[in-house]
Amino acid sequence: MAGRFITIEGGEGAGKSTAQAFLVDRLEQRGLSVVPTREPGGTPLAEAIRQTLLSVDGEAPVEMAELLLVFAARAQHLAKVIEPALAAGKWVVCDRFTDATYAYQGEARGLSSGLISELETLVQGARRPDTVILMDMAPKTGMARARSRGVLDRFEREDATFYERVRQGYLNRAKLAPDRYVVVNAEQDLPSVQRSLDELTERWFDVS
Ligand code: Z5A
Repeated sequence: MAGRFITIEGGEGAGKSTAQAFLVDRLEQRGLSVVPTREPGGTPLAEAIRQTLLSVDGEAPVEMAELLLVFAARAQHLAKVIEPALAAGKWVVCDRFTDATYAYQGEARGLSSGLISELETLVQGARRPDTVILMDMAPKTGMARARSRGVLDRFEREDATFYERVRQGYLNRAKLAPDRYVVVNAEQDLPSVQRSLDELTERWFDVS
């Protein structure tokens, strides 16, 4: 079976990392070779860019610098991790990818989706996720979950209206290509979220 590129998206504290660990486990139980990874990050250089992006110390990047840093990290991640894994027939399950750029740098920061689309083509060529799992929830719930952890990064210091725009950005993306997006109600309790993920994996194997 050929590898698939799955991304998990959503606002702060929506349960992406938890869903990723669950999905990876389920896929490995089926004997698949799976590469879990994340953005920004996934390689030493891309993780260093992540630190810069999330840090609250020193100079904050302007919107355009933030966008270019996100894509610089993505170029490295694609070349070093994602493309080699997919070429080897592995499954890649990535916590955030380019839909996050449309939601955060586009809808929430106000940069144009046309510009993001140009960079997407420049950096990714034709590479797009096979499936995007959108963990959708009201920002209030996610912010409360994430903030219970303590120290806040640069994005986590944004207010609720920023996260409303992020959510809307994601939902708009899902509407544009409903065949590639699976919207999960992330407000449900964990067993219910996991049942939704199980139904999704069943569908992959039914059609394969
Ligand atoms: N960013 C960007 O601007 N542009 C881009 O292109 C990309 C990223 C790729 C990276 O942060 C930041 O980079 C991100 C956008 C920006 N900023 N924000 N915000 P990140 O990837 O670390 O994102 P995060 O949202 O801060 O991650 P998170 O806070 O770790 O959330 P999560 O992974 O979605 O949630 P979790 O860790 O799985 O769960 C949070 C807590 O809730 C935890 O205690 C769980 O046990 C609990 N949980 C999980 N599921 C449930 C359910 N169903 N019920 C109850 N409790 C639950």
